[in-house]
Amino acid sequence: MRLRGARRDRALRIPPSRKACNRINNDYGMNIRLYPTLEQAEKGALQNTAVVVIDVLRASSTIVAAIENGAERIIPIADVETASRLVRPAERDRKLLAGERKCCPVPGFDLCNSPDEFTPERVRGKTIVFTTTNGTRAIAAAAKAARVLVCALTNVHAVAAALREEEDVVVLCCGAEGSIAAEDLLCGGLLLASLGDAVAPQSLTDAARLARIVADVFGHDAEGFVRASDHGRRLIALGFEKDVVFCSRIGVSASVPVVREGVIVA
Ligand code: 3SL
Repeated sequence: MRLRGARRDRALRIPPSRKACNRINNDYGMNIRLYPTLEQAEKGALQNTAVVVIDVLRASSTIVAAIENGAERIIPIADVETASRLVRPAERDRKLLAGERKCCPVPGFDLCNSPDEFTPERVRGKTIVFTTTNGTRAIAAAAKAARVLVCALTNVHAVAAALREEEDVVVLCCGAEGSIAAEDLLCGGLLLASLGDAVAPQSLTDAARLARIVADVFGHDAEGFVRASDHGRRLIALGFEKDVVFCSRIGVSASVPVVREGVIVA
């Protein structure tokens, strides 16, 4: 008799793979690892897996808005100098420079990082060279992932739907220069809630379980929660209250920006 799969592995004393373990335990589902900050994602964790990058305030929300409003592609760049070099004056009609430093506009750039600046009139058919403090850095860190999806509160349900067939997913909350950002944790928790039964419960780490709790307790008042966050309060103090309100809306967009060969597209 020819043995197959897990039975054959047991017979040959080959240590079973995770998939085989799931079969043996009759325990199916998506494996989720959630990192509360980019810095906590250990080396190699972002390779050969689907990675969901979350930076609710504001990079992810802005990327979702730009793609939804017809931007052809967004090129995420780590630093201002490189971004500036990528857009020559003669290209300015079809290529835009966008991003922030210390939450504020960069001199000489066309757009900052307020999602409502990225209107169809401004961005349709355009290439946007984009540099932000944390968000674009996290996207670059996921360069070796099998698939990278950009998630904000605005498109969290659409991202959950796009993940349905995945077996291994890393939820990468960007945080803020090494610190946890509460709004990213809320979004990660809402993503898990939206995935529901698709998630293998035994795969949930403490960080993922905490994110779920945040979503369960505060998901009904996302705006209040985001306003009260460190970065929410900072943005409001700097005059960006409308961005905080914009970025706090849950599931209003069907856009799922993905990263292909270093470029964000629809
Ligand atoms: O850090 C980032 O990527 C930005 O989104 C931060 S800010 O909200 O634009 O200040």
